[in-house]
Amino acid sequence: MNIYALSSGRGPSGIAIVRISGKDTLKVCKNLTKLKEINSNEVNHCKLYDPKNDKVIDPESLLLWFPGPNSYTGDDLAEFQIHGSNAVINALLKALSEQENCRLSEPGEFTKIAFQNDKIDLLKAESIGDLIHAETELQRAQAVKLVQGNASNYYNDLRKKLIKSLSYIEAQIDFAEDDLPEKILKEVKNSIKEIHKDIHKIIEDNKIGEKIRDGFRVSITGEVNAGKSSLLNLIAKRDVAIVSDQAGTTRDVIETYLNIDGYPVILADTAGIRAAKNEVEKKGISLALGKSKEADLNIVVIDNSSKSVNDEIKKMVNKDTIVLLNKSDIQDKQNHKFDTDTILASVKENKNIESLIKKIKEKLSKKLTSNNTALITRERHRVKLNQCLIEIDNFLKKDQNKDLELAAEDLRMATRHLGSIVGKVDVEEILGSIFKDFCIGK
Ligand SMILES: Nc1nc2c(ncn2[C@@H]2O[C@H](COP(=O)(O)OP(=O)(O)O)[C@@H](O)[C@H]2O)c(=O)[nH]1
Ligand SMILES: [Mg+2]
Repeated sequence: MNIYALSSGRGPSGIAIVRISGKDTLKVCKNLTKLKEINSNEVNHCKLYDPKNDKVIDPESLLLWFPGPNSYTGDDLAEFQIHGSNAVINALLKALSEQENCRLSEPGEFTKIAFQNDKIDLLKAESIGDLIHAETELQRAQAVKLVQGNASNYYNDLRKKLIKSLSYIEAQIDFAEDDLPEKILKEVKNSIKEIHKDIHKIIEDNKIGEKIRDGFRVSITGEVNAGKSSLLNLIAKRDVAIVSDQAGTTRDVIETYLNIDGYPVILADTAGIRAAKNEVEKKGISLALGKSKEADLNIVVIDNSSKSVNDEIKKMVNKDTIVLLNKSDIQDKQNHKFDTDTILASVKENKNIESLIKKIKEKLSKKLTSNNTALITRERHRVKLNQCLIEIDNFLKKDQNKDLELAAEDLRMATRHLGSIVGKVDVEEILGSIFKDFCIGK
């Protein structure tokens, strides 16, 4: 089967790109362009025809032809660059659908084939998806690192170390009369402990990679009528939440996804904290408290013109929060003091909100410091790493000489979990490593 798809966004645009991949690609290209010769890896100028009626679909197109295996998918692949109107796109897609053994691709299928053809590993396939979906600078930079293989190399190195240790143990099983020499056992254990430490470090990374991918959670909490919903609307530059001088207007948590100077942020507006007047508000307040607990950063909004601050709210302020003393247009002298970053501002007059944004970025950037080469970007990686650690723990708990076979199995499982992050699970490699490191025939 050959697959085809519009690879660029939907038109109208100056140019659209339609891709086709599979073993009949060249034949299909010849059918559609009437070219006798199609040169690989260079630009072929062509007209595109509908083979059904010989009418021209696009009089000026470009065709790029990449014979497998040196293509994105590893199979034969071609790209048509056509005029990007919906009508031209549709006419070409229709003509392709009428070619023998051609069907529309499924989402991500070109990349899936690339993975199946061993052109890329699973981490790279995932990160290509991330690069396509990157909305902010941080997300782009993270995806670029992954596409370039930083994390893959790191996991592959760890895995090789595991396989090496395993190969010593496997060899010992084959020559079962003796115990594993003390020196080798010590080496293996040390190496496994190192790996444990490395993986642990990756896991204990405050989920930075996932946060960059999914967004940092910033929660707006505080007093009723302090201007929380107004603040959300101002930062989001649109009316997301209802603003009213009626206290207790916001009950549900209202979230909006923002790009704050490269930082992906999910900003949440919540119900004001006070003694609830009814059941609905009570639920809203409980949701608000929940949000602020799970947030990476809390902005506590307080009306600077109010005389006192509710005790519940005082309790919410700590070193990790930013206090926004709002309504400086009414009271421009700081009325309340807190032991954390405090900004006096007016949401209504958009005064000093820039300082707040700067402070948000500063606080988030502090969370970003990490020395790890491999950042976990998906729950899938975290689950696999945790499973790997469990197996390593099992191994370390055993008397490796007494339970040699079981200890080997622990390491085999650990290797498998680690391998499944990059998408390779291969027993042959363990055998290969044995023969490489040991002189069996000695
Ligand atoms: N004077 C003044 N009024 C504000 C300011 N920000 C919000 N308000 C008003 O305060 C009231 C409550 O605002 P809202 O955003 O709904 O507060 P929330 O209950 O904290 O979500 C509304 O009437 C707003 O127009 C401000 O900076 N200055
Ligand atoms: Mg509100």
